[in-house]
Amino acid sequence: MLKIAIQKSGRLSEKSLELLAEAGISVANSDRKLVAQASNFPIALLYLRDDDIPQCVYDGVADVGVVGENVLLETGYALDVVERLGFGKCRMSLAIPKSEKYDDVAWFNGRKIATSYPKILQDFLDRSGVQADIHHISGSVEIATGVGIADAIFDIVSSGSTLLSNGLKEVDVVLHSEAVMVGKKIALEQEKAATLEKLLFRLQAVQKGRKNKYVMLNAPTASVEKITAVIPGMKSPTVVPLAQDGWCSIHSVLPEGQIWEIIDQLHSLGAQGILVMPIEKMIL
Ligand code: PRT
Ligand code: ZN
Repeated sequence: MLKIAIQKSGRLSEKSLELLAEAGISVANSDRKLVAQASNFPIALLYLRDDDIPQCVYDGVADVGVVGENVLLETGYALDVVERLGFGKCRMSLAIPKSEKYDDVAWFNGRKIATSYPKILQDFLDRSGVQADIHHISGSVEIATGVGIADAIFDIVSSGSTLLSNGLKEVDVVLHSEAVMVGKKIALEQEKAATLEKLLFRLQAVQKGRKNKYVMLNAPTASVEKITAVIPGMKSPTVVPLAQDGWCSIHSVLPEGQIWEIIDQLHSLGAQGILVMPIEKMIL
């Protein structure tokens, strides 16, 4: 039985469970006790605080864990990132009061910076040749400059609205983070390694599905060549003749991030009845 540590409650918990559910894994545990077993896959979930997950995996209490890269780096455990999970995206940035003039990172020399991530910050300061005083606080970092306990902060930023509402501006992005599955690959016994491989195969299929859309459209047969040239497709697009003479239907898979750009081109090439549909799983 492969033991997977996930966050008990917080920003990553629902998304972790959602991903497992989309991978066809049912875990019935509405009250999230410490451990829950899947009914149709040889895994057990351990619900923990995110800060405890790297150590639990390192110590072998869990075989793998789902955690933000920021937490992994801060705790400093030597674990492998076995899969990037595409959710919980954020960045870790330095921010200073809006009114301050800022040219470069040398601004931080001799300043006091409040953070809950002293290790990541110290590594960055060392790399940048900056000497600053790190003030470690465990929460409400964003108010530290307002109440006068620091000159600057180093914290997680997502939309940026927390910084804005505290009169701060983001001046340096130190790290981009997302949820990752971590583990010690070589330490896994054969049966668990096989389960992990099967799980990763499913997670990758779900993630590829999320990143792509299935597109169907009708096009004049005369334009097929030009149209197929703008749609990449998995191998090449499927082209099927329609009952109406001179028309055909084209089906393909397009990357989510380029959908609108490609649709504009298809439209101008005479495509009609364009349908864009979600893909649940995608196995290449
Ligand atoms: O209880 P436990 O210790 O398990 O949870 P936690 O409170 O320590 O962590 P939690 O649930 O808040 O976050 C878990 C993980 O989510 C983090 O470690 C990040 O990897 C990721 N994540 C993604 C974020 C955010 N986005 C985020 N926006 N974590 C925190 N924030 C905070 C940020 O600190 C800021 O204060 O949200 C606030 C709002 O951000 P803006 O920029 O959108 O205003
Ligand atoms: Zn935490």
